[in-house]
Amino acid sequence: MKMIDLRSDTVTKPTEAMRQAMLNAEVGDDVYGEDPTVNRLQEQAAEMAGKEAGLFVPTGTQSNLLAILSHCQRGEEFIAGQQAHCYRYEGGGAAVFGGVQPQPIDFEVDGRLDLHKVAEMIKPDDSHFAITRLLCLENTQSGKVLPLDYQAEAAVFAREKGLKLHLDGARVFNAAVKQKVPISEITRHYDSVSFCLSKGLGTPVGSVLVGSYELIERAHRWRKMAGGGMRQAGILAAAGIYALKHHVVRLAEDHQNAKALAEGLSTIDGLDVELDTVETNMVFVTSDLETQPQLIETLKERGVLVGGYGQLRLVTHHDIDAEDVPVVVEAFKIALGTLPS
Ligand code: TLP
Repeated sequence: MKMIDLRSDTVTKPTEAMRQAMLNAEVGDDVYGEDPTVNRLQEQAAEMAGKEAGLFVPTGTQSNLLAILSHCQRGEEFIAGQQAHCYRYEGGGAAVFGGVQPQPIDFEVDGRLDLHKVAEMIKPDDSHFAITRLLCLENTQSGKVLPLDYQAEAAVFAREKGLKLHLDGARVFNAAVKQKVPISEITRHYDSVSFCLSKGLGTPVGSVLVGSYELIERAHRWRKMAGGGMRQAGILAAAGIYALKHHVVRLAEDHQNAKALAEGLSTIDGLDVELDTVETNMVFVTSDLETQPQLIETLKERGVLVGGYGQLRLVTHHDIDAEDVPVVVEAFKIALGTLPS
């Protein structure tokens, strides 16, 4: 049975063409800075983002960690969303590795951080407090795209307040495709941006952190300390170069499939679908919490994998076709029909 895996866009398998690119990659020892393919990916990523330099890292988690550690010193803090990946889902890495404290605040429903609320959280210059150094935004945030003018405003705000601005742009290409702009239109507002190759772009591994030479030099040092100095990593970077060329424009298909999926599911009794928030490749669905484990299990038996924390999250990606959408909707109908009412 073909499994339709909607748990995340991280579940994609490399295509034959991507595997060929990996197979043929020219490699060297990247700890010596001698891997030509890694160097090419880093240069290309920096150029696309309009930044001075880039750093290839194994994961988005490590990329965010290196950014926070490179911007902040021990005893300083970063402000981020309560549900931000870099705060909630990264094991408190910045505190563990760097003595950097997070200050979370709630995201607005559209994925922004209200800058008035951020301002209230910036600590006074007083020895009681950690020094607020960094503001982290996320784009896309749960599939929602941050408006360009908001990001411009956040950049001005950060400068005025003496904060650095980091973007967890794990899915920034989804945002750029949705807004029909090059990613530089988004990334130009930030001091550093982390983006993932292993999500919608479909590579098996990898993220890139981009920023100034100085920042990337610091991040490079932290990467080594965190055990992220890889050797013939060009094999992996080649997948990234391939993805940047071939897998960006097609993200629009994932967005269309997510919309169609949300519309299909919204017709089913017993499901509450957040239709308005489906801007890119994520659909959030609320079902009865008590029967949710059974729903997930029955869907799995019918070849549909979904996940989530309380709310179900369905993510479209390279390995999901338009034809899969009605199959998923039908599976939900049948699965819900089997649940006790
Ligand atoms: N997110 C994963 C899970 O960890 C939740 C997913 O399936 O969505 N930033 C954002 C916004 C992310 O969503 C993720 C991964 C990361 C960073 C971390 O990337 P990795 O998994 O490469 O460490």
